[in-house]
Amino acid sequence: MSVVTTQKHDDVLVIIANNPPVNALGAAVRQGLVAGIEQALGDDSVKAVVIRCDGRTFFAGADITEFGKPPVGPNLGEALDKLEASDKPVVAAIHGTALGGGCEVALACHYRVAVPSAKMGLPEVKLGLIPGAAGTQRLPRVVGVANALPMVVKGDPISAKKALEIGLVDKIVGEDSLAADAIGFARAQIGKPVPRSSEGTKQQDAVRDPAIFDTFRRDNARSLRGFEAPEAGIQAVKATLSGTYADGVKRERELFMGLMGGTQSAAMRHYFFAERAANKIDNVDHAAPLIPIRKVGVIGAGTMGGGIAMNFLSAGIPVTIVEMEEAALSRGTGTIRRNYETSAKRGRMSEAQFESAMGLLTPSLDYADLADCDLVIEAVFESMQIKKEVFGKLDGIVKQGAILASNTSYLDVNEIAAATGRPEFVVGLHFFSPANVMKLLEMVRGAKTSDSVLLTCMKLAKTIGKVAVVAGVCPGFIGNRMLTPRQQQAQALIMEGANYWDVDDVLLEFGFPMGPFQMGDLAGNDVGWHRDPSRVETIREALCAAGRFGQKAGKGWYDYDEARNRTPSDETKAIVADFAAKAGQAQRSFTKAEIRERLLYPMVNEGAKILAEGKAQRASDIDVVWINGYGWPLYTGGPMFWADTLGLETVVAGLDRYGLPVDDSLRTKVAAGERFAG
Ligand code: 3H9
Repeated sequence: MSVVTTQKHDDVLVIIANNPPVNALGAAVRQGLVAGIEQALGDDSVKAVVIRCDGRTFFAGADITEFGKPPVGPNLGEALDKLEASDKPVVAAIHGTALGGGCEVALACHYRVAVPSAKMGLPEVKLGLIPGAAGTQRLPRVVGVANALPMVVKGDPISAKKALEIGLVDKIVGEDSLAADAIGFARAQIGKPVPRSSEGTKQQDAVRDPAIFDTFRRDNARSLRGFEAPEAGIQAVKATLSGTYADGVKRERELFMGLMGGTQSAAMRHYFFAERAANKIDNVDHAAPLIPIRKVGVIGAGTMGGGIAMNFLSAGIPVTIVEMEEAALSRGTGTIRRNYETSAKRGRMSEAQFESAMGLLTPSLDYADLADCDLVIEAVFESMQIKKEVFGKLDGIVKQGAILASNTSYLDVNEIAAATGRPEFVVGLHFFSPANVMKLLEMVRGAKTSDSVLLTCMKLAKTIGKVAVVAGVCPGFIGNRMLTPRQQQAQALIMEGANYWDVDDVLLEFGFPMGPFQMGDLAGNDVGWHRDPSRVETIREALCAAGRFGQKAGKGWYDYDEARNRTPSDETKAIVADFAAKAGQAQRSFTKAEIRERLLYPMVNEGAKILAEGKAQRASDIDVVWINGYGWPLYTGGPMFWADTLGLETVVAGLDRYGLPVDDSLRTKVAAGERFAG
């Protein structure tokens, strides 16, 4: 069946797309749209047109799988120009998500009606692109630069209500009567001059406020750091002010094509599919029944346990949180309340949502209260002995059929599972701190973890807004296992004479939010310290002995001013130099390139080992872990994709040059001319 069909309702022609799953605007759809509009124009009995989609959504954008392949006509821009040029009114009937090219279709229509639940947006920037079918030119002309800038440059969708407020939508129609209401709306426009978005003048708001672009850049500098597409988006929107519409479209095209050919967009498109691939679990029976999760238990009300609990509370799932002592319990629940209060104050949740989330929380000092939970997550001290005790206890208390999960970041989940009589119900759910914010969830698949448990946890991850990645049992799983060689290199580099602030700056310049020494200062160098200033065996212990605990003490690796700006410290330099001298370590200077390679190439090597051992399902899963859990810059696509872009032979040559280990699997790949991405 054709992906685009038409239906005639008296004098209104309805063009209907049906291209599951998301009505992406592939070549056949574009051809169908043009054919539909030509049919309408060639038929005198047709007086108005409606464009709508079957299935779960209005067009969710261009077909990303076509990018990078030879173009098949008509291109979307041409198709939309035909549509807009019609002198018969064309109405977009929107449900689901009108995104990217889909939003551009809607903009090229003369009118837009939407159901209340619909969303509209231009998320191209999240793929390292800008809209490429005149979205940057039509949108500001319809809603003004002030409203268009965030949509083009940040890419977050807006609700139908907001779209109505800013003039992107003309009418909100019935949630269940879109098709009929759109026809009625179209009929009411017959005979009126058609409004064309390309002829709109709302962008003139920026003439009255010329600082708008710089202000926007400044306000968003932090979140946009390192990305190329946002600046291109600003330039494209700016072009609505300096020439004709056609000039602006030409400028948009140049910018779009420049980005499309660049590495950032390739990396971000890789990530788009990587995130979706991570949802897929290999070697499971997809018919295995899901376990209904109606109530969750969390053991430990510290930072981690509290953060984990918030995920479920926010998703409307009741949580019982258990601590050993009253003081710790009330401290933990107090923190949860304060976190929610802050969210409410910042407008991220309503008072009612705040109350309802807190209403779902049951604090308890008694494990017995976990008996009827469907999932219990343990977030206690990272010690095998303690974890085994906890799981043994849970096994005797929690109902059969419930999932018992450990938030361990490092330990052997199989050994933990063996402390119970139901290892098939035991899984690792490794959240990242702060657990209510960080998107990553490492799902550790034990040797005996059942398919039902895995499929349930994957679904649950989506419910609580996490990106889950399956990892096999090995020390540190995927993320922390790859962090280890980086940390080792950071220490080795400073012992060999590299400046510790250069190590941090190299990672910062690469795109990480911070380097390892800044991280130490933020987390507190004294975490896990034995508290005996006379026992100094490591640089870190020397820092602690000198009271250099980190940011909270105003000094750590760095000295901090009132505003927490860091400056390298003479005292720290002396401590490092002293350790290097005692170890008889020869000193030399390092280039930034050398530091970068020494820090990052061993991570790629570890990633290759993880893959070869089958501890990650696919290379792209490793990218998803590092981007979501450790701030690896999205625009490089993650460590494995980045290594592909460099060329694996370059990575291996670098490791050899520095005398660092190279896994056989990596050498084999290089010999075969292979990449991680296949
Ligand atoms: C663009 O429009 C450029 C233009 O300016 C003009 C150029 C000239 N193409 O996310 P889901 C697949 S750029 C191809 O799991 P959900 C997806 O891979 C585009 N495939 O569902 C998955 O496949 P699989 C701008 C796509 O309900 C399946 O559909 N638009 C596309 O959680 C289901 O997806 C965007 O960036 C696509 N455009 O979320 C929107 N979209 O089942 C991108 C999805 O094999 N899409 N697939 O894994 C989304 O944000 C979400 O998919 C959406 C649905 C919110 C629509």
